[in-house]
Amino acid sequence: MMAGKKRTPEEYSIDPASQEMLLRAEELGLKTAFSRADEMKACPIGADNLCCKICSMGPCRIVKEGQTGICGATADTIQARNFIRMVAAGAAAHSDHGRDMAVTLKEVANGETQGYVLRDVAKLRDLASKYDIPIEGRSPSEIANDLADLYIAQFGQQQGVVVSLSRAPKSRQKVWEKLGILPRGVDREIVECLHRTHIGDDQDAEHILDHALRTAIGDGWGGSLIATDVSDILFGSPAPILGEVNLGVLKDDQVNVVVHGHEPTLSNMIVVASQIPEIIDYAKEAGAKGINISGICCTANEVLMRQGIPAAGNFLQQELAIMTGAVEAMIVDVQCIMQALVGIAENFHTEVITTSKKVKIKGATHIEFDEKKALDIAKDILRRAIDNYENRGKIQIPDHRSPVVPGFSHEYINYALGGSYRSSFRPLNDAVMSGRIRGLAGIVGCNNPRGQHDNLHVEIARELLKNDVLLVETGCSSIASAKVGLLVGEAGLDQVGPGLREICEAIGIPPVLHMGSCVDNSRILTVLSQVVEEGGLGEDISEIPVVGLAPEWMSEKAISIATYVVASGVYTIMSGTAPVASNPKVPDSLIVPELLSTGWEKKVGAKLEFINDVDTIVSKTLAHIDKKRAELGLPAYDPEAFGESGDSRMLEIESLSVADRREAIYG
Ligand code: SF4
Ligand code: MSK
Repeated sequence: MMAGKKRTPEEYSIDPASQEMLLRAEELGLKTAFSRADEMKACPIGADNLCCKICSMGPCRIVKEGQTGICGATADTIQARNFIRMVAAGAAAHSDHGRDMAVTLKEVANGETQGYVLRDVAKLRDLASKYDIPIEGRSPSEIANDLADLYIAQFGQQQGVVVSLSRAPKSRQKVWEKLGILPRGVDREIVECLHRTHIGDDQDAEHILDHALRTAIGDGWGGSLIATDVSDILFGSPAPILGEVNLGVLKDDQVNVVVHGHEPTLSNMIVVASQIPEIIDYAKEAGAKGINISGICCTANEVLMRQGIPAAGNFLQQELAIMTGAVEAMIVDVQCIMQALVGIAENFHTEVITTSKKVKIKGATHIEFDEKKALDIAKDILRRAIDNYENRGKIQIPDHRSPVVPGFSHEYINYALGGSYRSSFRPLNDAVMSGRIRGLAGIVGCNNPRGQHDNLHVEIARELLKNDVLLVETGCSSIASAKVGLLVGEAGLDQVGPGLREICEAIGIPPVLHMGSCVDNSRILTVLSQVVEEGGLGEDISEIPVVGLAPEWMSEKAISIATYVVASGVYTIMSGTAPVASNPKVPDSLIVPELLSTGWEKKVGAKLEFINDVDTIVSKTLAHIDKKRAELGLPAYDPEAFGESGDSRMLEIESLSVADRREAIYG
């Protein structure tokens, strides 16, 4: 942590576009999350999560051996309570998003919305049949109505098991059942987190953390999965599409509208409205060449992977986008929106517009979104942005943008591997079994200004690719990798190991597969389920050579994600500030980190660890993958064994003279 020392733009970020804007911030005397992180010394007790303020006898700080809170709470109880409250908040954020999507599905099915359609009817029918909802002879609206009812019921359900858990491998469901951590209803488990952590309730760290697992499973296999399912039904299941990322996607001669947050409902309608001739003409009348929509954070991922709308950046670039002076409106919905945006925008002409019923920011314009008038509201917001174009002052748009091919839903991966009529994960499983692919890793999560922006995401990705590990990425991590060119086929392939390169060339995929937004980590769970179902890589997710990583996490959602990924059987490494840290002066603070690692490994077959050093992260990831390979009886990874077949060999041969080609082919 760098608090107290003023860093240079190069120390703040590895991204040249961000460095340029951070330099501009200094010239203009403006603060950013980066400079505020320099000035804000983190409270060391809070950083270790050894502070409790859940009742007014406290706050209580535990700083030495034998000390307890006024109620007698020990350090491990306090840490476990703080941890589960993060899980509850993260699960609530994802799942409330899922609930809103399910309610929108119901409204669309009943014809109560404006501008939305059921775009992926095949997925709707497929999902409905998974839950025994009749599909034959019924209209898409009838089926969607039933599916929406079923999904809405999962949030408030009191008894039984959240229905979408049936999509986890049977072996995993049995692990959860045996431990008594099958979530009954998504909301019920979140509420119980708060009840258990009220003064005078659950005061056994292990017992508290068992419920953290249960709550997080309700997020990953419940709320988040529902959010992803419904988004695909309403806006289409993603398939590869060409896009661009970084601040250079902003246009100097167009009205720039940036959508930021997480929900796809308004942002998709903004995209639709921006293509209506009447709106384009309105922009031209204002002297602009057109309207340029781009995104930040996961709203960016939602419209990037479905419509190829460019992403202006990830979490730490939200303030920097406004500092270009070229953004007429930043439209935000929910999650990861910095309050500082309004203060930054006051120095430019940008209007920050909040749109969610749940989110207002002091000083921002609030235009409440309503699905029933979605298109009208989207058009009004765009007209407002266009009217603001004439107020633009000096602009500076960094000339940095990179191509990206996002949109690897598990449905598309299935199709890419086997084609329409024999879609299957067989080729992927075979590639791992043969050792061409050493293993799999998911790199996900945020940026954190306490560290160097994008650095850990990119460094870890590069090291794992060199070692033939196929990567899937979501959220701000995927935007970080896209900025350095790892999310396009050919451009990324010179940086990957020989076996992985062969697979990418043969199938035509990049070595890093973009799987969407934060809630779309549920797509990774679905991929892992399919890998198990396909056979050859174990009977359960915990047997697959796979690791989860969140190198620059900052949000409570990331803690919930990490917890459900571990609960699903995947060894997970987070970096940066650990939410529960061992303090040598407080021996009880060793207990919770131990419960999260070896404790959870015994219970669910995977551990959660917090590691900061890149070399250690990479070596532990590879060691885990190799250990799982050995346990499955697969051949040990050998990079020398591959790389002499496929397109790379053909390209080499094509570069030879005719005589040498003959020699190379026939010997
Ligand atoms: Fe202190 Fe106990 Fe109250 Fe927490 S619950 S603030 S440890 S007295
Ligand atoms: S947006 S939760 S900063 S990934 Fe999903 Fe990025 Fe993390 Fe927000």
